[in-house]
Amino acid sequence: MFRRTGMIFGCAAVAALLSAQVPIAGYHGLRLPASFFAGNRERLLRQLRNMGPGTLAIIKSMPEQPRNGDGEQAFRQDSDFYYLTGVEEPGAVALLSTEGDKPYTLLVRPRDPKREAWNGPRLGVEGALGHGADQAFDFPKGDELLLEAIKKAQRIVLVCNLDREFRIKILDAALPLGTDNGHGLFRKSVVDGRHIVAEMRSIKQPLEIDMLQKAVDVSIDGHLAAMRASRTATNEGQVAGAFEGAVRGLGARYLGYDTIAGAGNQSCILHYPFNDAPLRSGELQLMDAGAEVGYYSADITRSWPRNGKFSTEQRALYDLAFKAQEAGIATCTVGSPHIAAHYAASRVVSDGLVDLGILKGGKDEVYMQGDWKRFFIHGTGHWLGMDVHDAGDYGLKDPIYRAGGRRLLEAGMVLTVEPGIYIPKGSEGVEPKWQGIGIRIEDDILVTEKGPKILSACLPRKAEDVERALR
Ligand SMILES: [Mn+2]
Repeated sequence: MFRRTGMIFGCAAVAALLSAQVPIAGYHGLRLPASFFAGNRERLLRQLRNMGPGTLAIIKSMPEQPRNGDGEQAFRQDSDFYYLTGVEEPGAVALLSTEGDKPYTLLVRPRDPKREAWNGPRLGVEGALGHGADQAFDFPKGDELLLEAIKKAQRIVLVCNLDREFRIKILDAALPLGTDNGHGLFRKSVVDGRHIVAEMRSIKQPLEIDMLQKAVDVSIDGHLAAMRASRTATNEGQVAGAFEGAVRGLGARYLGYDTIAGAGNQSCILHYPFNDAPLRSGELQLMDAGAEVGYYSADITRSWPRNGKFSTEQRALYDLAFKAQEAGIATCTVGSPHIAAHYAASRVVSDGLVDLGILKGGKDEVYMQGDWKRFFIHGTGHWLGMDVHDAGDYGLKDPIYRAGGRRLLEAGMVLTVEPGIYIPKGSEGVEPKWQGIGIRIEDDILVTEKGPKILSACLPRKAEDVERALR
């Protein structure tokens, strides 16, 4: 179906793919199987039972969000809700109860032929049962059932990320205002369940790793398309558009996040949102872009000379970022703390900037004083999965970096390693030849018992490979 993974053709063939015109079906509409969601529910249910009898988890779907006028944002399900249900509708509520013989209840919007004619089909009760629910109800009946379940429960585990109105409704029902009058009420506890789901999500199951690899593969094609388009592009929009068109065509209904395609000085803006500036010759192009396939997102950044050849300064900084990334990736082993990649990468960047004369002073001193933070203004990576900045605890704050990072890596975790060096125009005390260069190299790393596996390894990364891919 899909013409390539690294396994089939090998990474060396990637450059040849630049000119390949092979029709591909892609991954349109691909989803994880029902058994995956059922397994996640079962694991959560086990934890609920450990909390004691009368425990009820309430999981809320993503609410619809306005965009402008009477339009709405494209709907994308909440990741926690999707992970536990596989349901892609707004307005849905999932209940998991430790009591009774029907632990899983789905509450959904009622069918509405008139609305469905405009906005597409709704699940309704029947569809909800088809998603593995032991019982299902539509609203407003669902509301009665929800309040009844809250009344009966002793402990509510709430998984609600963004629906304030819903959260208030649940809290009001579980912890009602008023006085008790000695009826033994007011004994319920409400627990935030998001950390439980986050911990489940932080270790990827084989099916999830597969889907992530697909998102990465699609994104690699998108990056190659953007590199190719950039040779003749006259505006950043054409570079971003080439990526977005390619990944949409390969089955990414959504992007994992808004594409960042900054050229020249714009490459120094970490989350550059506009992608519409004219291009000038000799500039470096930075693109941070990832496709979402089957609810899993890639997160890849490349920085390349659109004319096919790094200038001396661009190459020096690129090689430094590459070396920092290599050092960071090497730390992604089982038992190593998350922050280790940042320690390793930042040390390489700091020392390298001294070697290039951009930072002045002794290497230890420059590093310990953090002078390098002026040009490397972010961390070196984050969890990756259903969310581009995926759920999962980073562990205790590191005393030196004051950032979370003491979490030890386990097999099945996926994270990015993405050092960057940014020297915007007007940087004081820096020779003009270095200015206007922003570089970030970002790859997606799976932690395995055998060491780090670079899921995005087939996208050219070494300076000479990048240049070759542009030819
Ligand atoms: Mn990232």
